[in-house]
Amino acid sequence: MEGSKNKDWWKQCVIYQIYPKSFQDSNGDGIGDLNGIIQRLDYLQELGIGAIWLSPVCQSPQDDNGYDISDYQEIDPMFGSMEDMERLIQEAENRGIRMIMDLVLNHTSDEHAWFVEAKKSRENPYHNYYVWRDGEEGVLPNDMKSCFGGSAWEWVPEVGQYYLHQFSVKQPDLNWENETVREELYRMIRWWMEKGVGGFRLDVIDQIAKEPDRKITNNGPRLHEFIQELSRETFQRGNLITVGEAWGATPELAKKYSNPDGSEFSMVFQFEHIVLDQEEGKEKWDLAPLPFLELKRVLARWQEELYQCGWNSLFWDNHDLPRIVSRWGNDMEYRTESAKMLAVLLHGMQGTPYIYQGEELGMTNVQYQIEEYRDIETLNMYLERKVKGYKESDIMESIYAKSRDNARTPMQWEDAANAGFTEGKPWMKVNPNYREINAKSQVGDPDSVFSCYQALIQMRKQYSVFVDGKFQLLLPEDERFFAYTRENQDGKLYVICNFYGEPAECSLDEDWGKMELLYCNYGKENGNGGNSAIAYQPYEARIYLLRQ
Ligand code: TEU
Ligand code: CA
Repeated sequence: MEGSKNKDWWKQCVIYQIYPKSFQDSNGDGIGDLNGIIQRLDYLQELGIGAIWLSPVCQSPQDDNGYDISDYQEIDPMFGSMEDMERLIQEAENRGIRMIMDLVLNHTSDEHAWFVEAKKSRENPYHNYYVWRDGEEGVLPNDMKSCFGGSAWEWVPEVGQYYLHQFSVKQPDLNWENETVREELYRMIRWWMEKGVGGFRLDVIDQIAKEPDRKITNNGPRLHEFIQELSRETFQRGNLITVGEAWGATPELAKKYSNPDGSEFSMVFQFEHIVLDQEEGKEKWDLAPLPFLELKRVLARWQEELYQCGWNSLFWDNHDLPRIVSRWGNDMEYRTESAKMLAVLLHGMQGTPYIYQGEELGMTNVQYQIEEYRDIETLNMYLERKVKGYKESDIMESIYAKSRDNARTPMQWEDAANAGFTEGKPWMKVNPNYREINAKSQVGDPDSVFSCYQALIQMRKQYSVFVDGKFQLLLPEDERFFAYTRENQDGKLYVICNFYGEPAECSLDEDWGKMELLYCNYGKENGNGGNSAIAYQPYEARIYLLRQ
């Protein structure tokens, strides 16, 4: 397999995230499934990606779309069978694509056999697999809140105790202090490794070492001890890519998580740049503008701090976030241009880029009636704010801007019934704009968003400077341009993006005539060769290469 001898194969490749419920349905039940993914592997190969991060497909009551697992070693029948999974791993491998599984180790479903046992009695051998505190019914151990709203404690009369759930009541937290729990999890991970998976994405990994008595949720004192043990007992036995989800990561912590000695993970997802339009002390639903200079500062700092002593992941989108083109681009007049600009901006940086399904088509947010929403976080917020007396229209504005369901509408494959996603009734309504925005119309069109992503993936394979070039931010105080360079022994890249929807002149003074224009989202002839090197059109993005 391509690059399999290379220990750091994941530094060259681009990863594609699949949210299986919404990717491709193969049997008409309206829900995406594993066989559907297999049918679309050729599409992904054409895009050029090297690995797929697959959101959870294990057995689950689907309270949180699979992030509530009731059996780690079974595939949920809604997605197919274990044989389908094995076939998917094999079929992907045949196309040079590795499968990255989503590991949810912070909590299980309350329907997991461990929890069913655990809540029977305090003496049950599984009781201590979870986090319990004494109390009286109605008197909570403390005021910790669930990430999805309400208290983080739930009363179980049978044992006369509360259990901790940092997420929904159907997602009880596992007790990582218990060595037996850790060993069970490691055994399960090794079992998946034997199936030939290429890596793991670790859900909310910075929350495993909680200490509820001190109200510590993420970055608990034993966190890195647990992670190093986990890594030693599992990942280090294979040539895997691992990415931890860590909302609380700082560059300092990320250097630990992604230490090049391999003692923890390959990299983490950090969210500092993605929460910049959320004000201190406010909820994500309280809308605020993006502080552009801050975005540059934050992304630049991550680039600089991890250079040669850690590794970044690069992303705008995932299944928990609104669509980037709607969020920080323009999903109307300049949808194509701004989607490409955002892609260029991110893919020029150092780190492993992630593409979330549909991002490569410039898929957009949706505005539905509340009945069409499925996400537990969105629905909980809606009810909570209703009770608090918020105006309906304000609540809906927040949902349009930030609901996780923006990312979870079915993949738009073609201009046919249900966008070609299903022959049945889709579990969630398809974005009505599928007639204009779909894969079929974009593949093979050199001006499409898809072709832009394809080109970016190709350039990363072709020019080493995309992988290891040293980053430098240019024009840090410029209110319109996001510009930077990357430099190594082979050359120097200039990535220059007009971040807004008005034409603008770039004040960078370089000898553009000496450079090769590698990419321009308006077509190369409109860049240096055609128009002026300093005049940029709305959302124009260019990549120049100066060979050394
Ligand atoms: O997300 C972690 C997480 O912190 C998010 O729930 C976040 O608070 C929210 O999305 C912000 O809007 C992971 C998964 O990615 C998410 O889908 C799961 O719901 C969550 O863990 C629980 O497993
Ligand atoms: Ca199906």
